[in-house]
Amino acid sequence: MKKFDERLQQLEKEYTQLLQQKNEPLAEAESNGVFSRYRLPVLTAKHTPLFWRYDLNETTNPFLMERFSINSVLNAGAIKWDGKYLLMPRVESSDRKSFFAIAESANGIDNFRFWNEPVVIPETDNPDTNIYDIRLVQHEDGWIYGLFCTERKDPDAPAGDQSAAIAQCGIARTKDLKIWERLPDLKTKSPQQRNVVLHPEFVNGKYAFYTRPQDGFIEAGSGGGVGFGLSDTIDGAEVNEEIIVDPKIYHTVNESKNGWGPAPIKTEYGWLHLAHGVRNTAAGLRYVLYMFMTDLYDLARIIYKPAGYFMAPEKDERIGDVSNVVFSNGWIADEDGKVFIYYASSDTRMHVAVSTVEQLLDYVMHTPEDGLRSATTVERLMNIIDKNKTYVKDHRLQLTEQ
Ligand code: M1P
Repeated sequence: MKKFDERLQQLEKEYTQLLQQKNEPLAEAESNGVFSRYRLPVLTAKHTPLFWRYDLNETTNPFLMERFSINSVLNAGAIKWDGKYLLMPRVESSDRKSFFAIAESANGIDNFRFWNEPVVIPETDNPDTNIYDIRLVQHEDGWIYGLFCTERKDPDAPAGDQSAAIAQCGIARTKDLKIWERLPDLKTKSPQQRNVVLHPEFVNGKYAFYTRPQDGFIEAGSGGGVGFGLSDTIDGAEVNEEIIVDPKIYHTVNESKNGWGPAPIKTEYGWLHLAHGVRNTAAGLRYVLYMFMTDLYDLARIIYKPAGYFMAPEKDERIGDVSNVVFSNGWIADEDGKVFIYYASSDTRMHVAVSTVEQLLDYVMHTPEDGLRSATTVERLMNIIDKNKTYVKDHRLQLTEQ
């Protein structure tokens, strides 16, 4: 057999094995009772089809080398569509530009397979240099919206500065996830906008946006935290007033900045939100996920907010292109209450963790808030210990304490 054919056969064999791998939850002892992580990443660069990466014609590619390299697959929007679990990740090519593509799975935890072609998002008159981090929302107006970050070079960057960028919120919509219509970018007063999410319902007849005003491309500056605002229309959307919903707070998991995750899940008690919080360390920025609940009718009012993080990078997740990061912009709540939390680790690959609405509600509503001082953290701990002591005594159980 010719070398080309042998290599192709081997590549196909390994690719098929990768796509057929069965995913399993980690051992019970690895779970904190709030969610269960799964063992294998659900999407990586290697999950992208071979016919994207290789020219399969021996005449034009005698060494069967990659002609289009994919660097990473991360930060996926998610939606349940036609009974399938769909992820729409940021696929980053080795040229640093990212684009969107859709991968589907029958059970939401394994065998994700990319659709044959990437998603084509039309450009506006001001072409995007880079697009990423889409949030998918089935809106009550009948459209599926994708809100994503559109990044362009800062026109006011000093001569020689090739990295200053402006991030804004791009908006596209579709009825079938195949053909996308591009609408004008969201207008706000903020010089930078990333991590913008559309609320799935109208609010007083208006479109409601979760925003994240920022002064700089990386630095939140006076941005303050994650915000909320209304727009009369979606076609030419404009938010003139942004209310800060969850501010940055000194010595918390989001002291440097925060950002909205996926669109919130509606429950009878309020809207469940997953967000990311960022703090600075000697090793650089650390991104964790945290949760809170907002009032069912007053969407800018937080009614429950557990202390600390919901999820932080662990083990292999801690290493990647941008290490020490977990980031989520997609989750799917099933009809039976199961919640699939899709998250990327270290800007490199996608994972899933599974929980239920019931567990998430219990976590958000019954985990005390951050008291913002060491003394109040100790108080919280003493509360649990005291309660356990009483419980153990009443039930004549043994404490492992001496
Ligand atoms: O590198 C970590 C994340 O950084 C950005 O998030 P934020 O705007 O909150 O700082 C985004 O570029 C995101 O894609 C990335 O995962």
